[in-house]
Order: sequence, then structure tokens, then C-alpha cells
Amino acid sequence: MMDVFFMERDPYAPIRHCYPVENVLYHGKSQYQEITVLESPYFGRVLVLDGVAQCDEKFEFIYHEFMAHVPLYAHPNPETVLIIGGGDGGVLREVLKHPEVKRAVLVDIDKEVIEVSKRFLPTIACAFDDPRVIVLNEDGYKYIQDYENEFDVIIVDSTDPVGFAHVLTTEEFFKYVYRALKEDGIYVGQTESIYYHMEIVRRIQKTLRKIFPIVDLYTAVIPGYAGYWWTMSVGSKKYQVREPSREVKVQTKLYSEEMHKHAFLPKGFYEKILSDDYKF
Ligand code: AG3
Repeated sequence: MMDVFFMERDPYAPIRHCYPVENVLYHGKSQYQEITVLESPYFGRVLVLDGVAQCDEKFEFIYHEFMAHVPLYAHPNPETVLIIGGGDGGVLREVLKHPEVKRAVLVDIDKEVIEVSKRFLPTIACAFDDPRVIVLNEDGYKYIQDYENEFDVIIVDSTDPVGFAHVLTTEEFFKYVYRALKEDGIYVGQTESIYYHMEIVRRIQKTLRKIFPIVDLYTAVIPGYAGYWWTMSVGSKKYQVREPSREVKVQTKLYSEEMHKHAFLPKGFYEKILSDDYKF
């Protein structure tokens, strides 16, 4: 038996994760990216896009729970939710745990990510058949430009901000997001790690502050993402987001009212890291 490894090609991290591979279940190239599903003894199946691990069966719940439940519980009545990206279905699965949600629109540019996830990651891509779901294979950047005052929560579950995902972190995009949200809507996006990607975190936070009256930053520790201390940036039109606004009832492994509050950085540290002079 040969030892086979997959070395991740993370575009911004100064380190490379290396996974032992038992099996390559899928490898192909879509119109947009290279899609791979590996099987690794500890992590289970791992979805890899353009050489970067997006989620693994063992720990996917951490990222997906925090991406979905923090904004959805910060909002008192999230009925209409837009997910941009998220083709593996993990955020969607969590969003649909809220009975308040009447409609969840998932816009992922790459149909093949959805198809491959349904085939090889059935515990993650398990909610696409829910009648509340609308799936569109379109460019989220273009899609959002047609909407005004439409969504309670917008979650951007994108790949790293390189290539076609970069536009999802620009000022123009956040202006469209702001307009597409209802008057009390909340935006959340994945914005890389504190230690390795602080320049990106800072750029996105500063851009959000030009547009949203309330901007915040929370984190979750994600074992599969180099940098681990992963950030999620929030733009909110009306509600403070540091505490749930409703009783937490969904079934989760890690998210809870206590963990919601704990996820937000202490305010002093948060302001400090946003200053350009702050260096690790
Ligand atoms: N999307 C964001 C993953 C970012 C990972 N980046 C990295 N490790 N450099 C995850 C998709 C899960 N639904």
C-alpha cells in the first residue's frame, strides 16, 4: 500500500495542510473550478475546490452552524434568506432548521458543486429538496443587483476572495447587498482568518463600515482551514448582533446562546486589530 497525500493550495496561507488520502471519489473540472472529493481517514470526505478544502464531514458543522445561526438568531423573524455560494448545502441545511424561514434562495454560480455534493456528501447536501428552497445557478454578483428590500438575511458562503469570488468582497457588492436587504436586514460573509489573513479581514471590515450602520466580527475555530481562527463579518441595518434575539431552539452540536455571545471578539481587541498599525 502506498501512502498518498493531498497538499492543499491555499492562496493566502503561509502554510500548507497535507491530508492523507484513502481514496479520490471525484475529480473533475467545471466551467469555473476544479472540483475534488477525497476520503481521508480522520476527516472523512473532503470537498476541495481549486485545491482548497471547503468542508469535511467531521468538522463541517462548525462553520455551517456559525454562518447560519448567528445572523438568523440575531434577527427576530428571518423569513426570507439568501445564500450566495454555499453549493455544498451545509449553510442551507442549518438555515432550514429555523421554522421561521419561509423561503431560502441559494445562488451558486457552479451547478456542478451542487451535483457533486448531492452525490458524495449526502449528510451536508441534504436539504435541497425542502419545499422552501429555490436554487439558482447564476452569478450572485449579478443576481443581487435586481433586488431591493427583499431579504431578511443574506449569507455569503464563498471560496477565498481570489478569482471569481473576489467581487463578493467589494464595496459595489456590499452596496447591492445593503439594497437587497430589508430595512432591518443582516448580512454575514466568511472573511478568512485572524492570524494569516488580517489584511483581508481589515479591508472587508473597513468596506462594510462605509455601508452598514452596524458592523461586527465574530469567529469560530475551524480545524480544516489553515489559520483556524476563522472570521465572519456582519453588516446589520438595525439590530445589534452580539446576542440572539430569540430563544435558541435548533438542534446543533456547537452553536448555542452561550456560544453566540462568546463568538464575538471583545470590543477592545476588535477595534485594535482593525487599526493599520496593529501587527502580530
Ligand atoms: N467556504 C469558505 C471556505 C474558505 C476556506 N478557505 C481556506 N481554507 N483558505 C466554505 C464552504 C463550505 N460551505
